[in-house]
Amino acid sequence: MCLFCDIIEGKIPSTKVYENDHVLAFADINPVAPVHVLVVPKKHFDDITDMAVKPEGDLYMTEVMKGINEVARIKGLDNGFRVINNCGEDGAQSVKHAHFHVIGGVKLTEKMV
Ligand code: DGP
Repeated sequence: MCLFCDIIEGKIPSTKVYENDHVLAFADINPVAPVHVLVVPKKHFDDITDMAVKPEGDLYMTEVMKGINEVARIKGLDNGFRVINNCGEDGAQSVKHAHFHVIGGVKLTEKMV
């Protein structure tokens, strides 16, 4: 049972932003900025460390990067945006399906690094 697998399979509704054979991008249910989209690989990986070691991880990571670019184009984030990946317990990852937050639509000021 995985929440994002259920969203990918359409069992749980989401607001789709972009989709291809390898990735789905949908609006975060709890946005922190005017644009807050999650880009997820359609194949289940627990997190990015899982993507790093599984055979198809390279392919899906590349597709995620292209998906992020598509989201930025679709949402008109011509002036920039931020991508966040929370990984594991210390990274405060709450959904155990690798995902990338694309955040923008406003000048972001708070930086952790
Ligand atoms: P993270 O903390 O990095 O694991 O982010 C998980 C994100 O997933 C969080 O920003 C809220 C979002 N989220 C959780 N449940 C749902 C859901 O059912 N639908 C959508 N669209 N987003 C969800």
